[in-house]
Amino acid sequence: MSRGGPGGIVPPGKTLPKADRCLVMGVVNVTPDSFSDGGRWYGADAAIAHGLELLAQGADIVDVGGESTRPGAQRISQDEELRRVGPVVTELVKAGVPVSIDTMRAPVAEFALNAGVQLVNDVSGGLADPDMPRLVAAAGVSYVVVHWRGHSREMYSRALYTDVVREVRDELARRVDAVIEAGVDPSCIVLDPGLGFGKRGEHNWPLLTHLAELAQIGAATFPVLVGASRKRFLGHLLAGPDGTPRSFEDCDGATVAITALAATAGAWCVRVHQVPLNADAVRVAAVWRAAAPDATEAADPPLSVTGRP
Ligand code: PMM
Repeated sequence: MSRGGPGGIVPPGKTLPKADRCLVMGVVNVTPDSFSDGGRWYGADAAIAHGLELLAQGADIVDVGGESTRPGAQRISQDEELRRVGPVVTELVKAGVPVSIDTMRAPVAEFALNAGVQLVNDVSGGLADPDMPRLVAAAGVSYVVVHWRGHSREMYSRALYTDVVREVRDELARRVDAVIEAGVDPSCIVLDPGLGFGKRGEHNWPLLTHLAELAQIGAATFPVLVGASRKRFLGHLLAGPDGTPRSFEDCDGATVAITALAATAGAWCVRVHQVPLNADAVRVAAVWRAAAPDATEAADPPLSVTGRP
């Protein structure tokens, strides 16, 4: 895959940190019940300290979320979501941390944008709250558009695919059209296959091995973000002899392996819970890409993301 693969190394939007490698997004879930780390950073002080720690460990962006999207989760109120993320976002931005807000709600994103976040990470790709794309367009920040087929309580019933790569790409293409129609600058769009969102384990692997195809929509190649960290399909892959899935924390090695593979394939960013080893992996991938047989191609001028035809 050339540098014009999923994301290449071109930061979209105006304000994201630039790097000549795949970026690392560290996760701060300010929730009592997230899938992978629920409860650990629930209090504002613990969450702020963790965000600062992730930055110090090498995260390029810190992603703050207040609503768990684990399978079967019930939604929380908007007030509760704001109560959880508000102080964390405000303090991390004040401390100079590049922050993204992980939310499906436009009012929560609006609060965070006013506080100074640099990216909106919407796991519903603008479907859960129709005001989101217009809000992001007006702010002019980067927008992670995730493939999504419905809220957590119903997402597995919608995990039906004949050709998962084609269907996810086609559905992302429709979201790209919709958010551009709402005014989002194409250069601000980041695509995400939404691993685990309305997908079973067997659906996630072909998505991971076809990142370049997912990035290519019409004539444009978009940056791709990969969120595999500690997800259930890794626990199942690494299950013990009796079939018991590995615990989330014990999936960090598998996460690092995916980071290395995805970054080598040209992913723009990986979203991870444990930063240090993933930060090492993206550096390995960067030199690997540079030394690869198609490295002259990789030395081409950065890809500029253009709009759809
Ligand atoms: N996964 C989760 C939450 N937010 N955002 C993006 N862009 N991509 C993802 O795959 C993603 C996300 C769920 O993971 P967690 O609650 O265990 O952190």
